[in-house]
Amino acid sequence: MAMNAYAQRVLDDLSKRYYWEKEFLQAATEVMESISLILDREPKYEKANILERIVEPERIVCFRVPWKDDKGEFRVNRGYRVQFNSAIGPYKGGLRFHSTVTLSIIKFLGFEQIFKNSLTGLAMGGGKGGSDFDPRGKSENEVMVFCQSFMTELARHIGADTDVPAGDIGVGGREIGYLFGQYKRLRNLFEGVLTGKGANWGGSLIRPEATGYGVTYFAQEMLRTRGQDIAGKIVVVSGFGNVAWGAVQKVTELGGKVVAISGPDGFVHDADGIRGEKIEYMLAMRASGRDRVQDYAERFHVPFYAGKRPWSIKCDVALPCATQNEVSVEDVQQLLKNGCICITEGANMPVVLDAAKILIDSKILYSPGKASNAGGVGVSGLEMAQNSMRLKWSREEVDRELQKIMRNIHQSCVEAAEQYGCPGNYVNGANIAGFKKVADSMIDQGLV
Ligand code: NDP
Ligand code: 2IT
Repeated sequence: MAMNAYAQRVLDDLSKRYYWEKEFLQAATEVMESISLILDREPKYEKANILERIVEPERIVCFRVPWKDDKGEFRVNRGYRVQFNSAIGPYKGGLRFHSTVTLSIIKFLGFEQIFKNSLTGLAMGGGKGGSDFDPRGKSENEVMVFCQSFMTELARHIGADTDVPAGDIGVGGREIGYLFGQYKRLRNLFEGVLTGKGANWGGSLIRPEATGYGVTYFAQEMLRTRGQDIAGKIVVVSGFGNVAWGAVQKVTELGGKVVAISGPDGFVHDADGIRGEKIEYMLAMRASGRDRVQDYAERFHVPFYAGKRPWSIKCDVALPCATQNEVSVEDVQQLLKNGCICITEGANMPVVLDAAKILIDSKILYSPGKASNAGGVGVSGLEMAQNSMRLKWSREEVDRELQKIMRNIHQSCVEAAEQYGCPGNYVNGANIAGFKKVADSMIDQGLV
């Protein structure tokens, strides 16, 4: 697809200025290619230099996180919060604790979050944060002490109407609890400053399941455009964390069969399908902090493939739910060869750029994470609404709203793709629909 000259200029400039930020540039390239279609038709964005502005975060906070381990030794990690764009609401987005975290990773995630949050239809700007702290093998006490130190700095930059973090890789309910407790002590405020909170203290029902449920609802919508249904489909999922768990649950409930999950150590192939106590066991594996999916293979006597990704297993639907760039060109070729008809992203940017191009050209159903994994932040938005009203909705109410959000996002992608001459292209559809609302809001607000 031809890149618009203005988009190319901004991207070239960005690539020179931040040449080492590989992941951020990858995310920016995808968006620039998609929105080239709008820029060709609407000169107002170039006139207002919107692209130069939108690729620059409004604010970046980098800080030292000192903590003491169980042996009493001083340790230090790096902390980040990128407040990328507040055109349509307070900054909103997760925190990632993983050894691979760099500013480039946080900027790519924050950039994606701008368009994702816009697609949800809720009033949320884009932000992301995290640390290169590695939770693997850390004791309960070390995790708590780290979270407290991280929040000691972060607290001065966030607030219920300013910036509302949540979880991501390595940050789940336990970490949100320690972070919230420390925020409350420092600020003397009980407010909805984080989402993904415990159900007893302001958390929304369904938030833990929301991302995976949303991914499945989105896949269902995609399949329906071709007269198909998730029921009876063979599904391969990567990862075994929060998103993978929610997706396995919902796919199974809707009559699909999940035959593989994966971890950093390899993947398991469970031809009978992952259901019942096996889904419960995914939670136990995650909570153990061992980060081994091999444990599943040993417990349920199914084959384990060390050091391999699950994309060689024959399936109708693939749901990458682990991390960025986990699906290569070869993986995509293998999936297509095996007759896969639908790839719905649960992780953020799991498919490398060249592989995504192959998928788009192949005309199978393929959706980008910023559309199909938006159910997590969508229910975070519902948690913020409940906190503001000091109310709590039932599971059924939240689930109904989540389904509505996912249907609307699907519809927006389909319509935008049609309107700009690329029907069925969910990547272009998501980027165009997400971008327009934010860019128009920036124009309305003047010097922002
Ligand atoms: P979890 O921490 O619960 O699980 C992440 C899984 O991916 C783990 O199995 C983890 O193992 C593995 N993983 C992470 N990084 C790598 C890596 N570099 N190489 C290999 N495996 C890796 O995280 P989530 O389920 O919350 O997140 C999964 C994906 O979904 C991420 O891309 C996240 O950004 C995205 N997402 C999450 C949302 C949420 O609400 N939680 C919402 C929308 C998207 P290990 O830790 O050992 O590497
Ligand atoms: O990538 C994401 O959308 C998330 N990790 C969830 C963010 C949130 O604020 O709920």
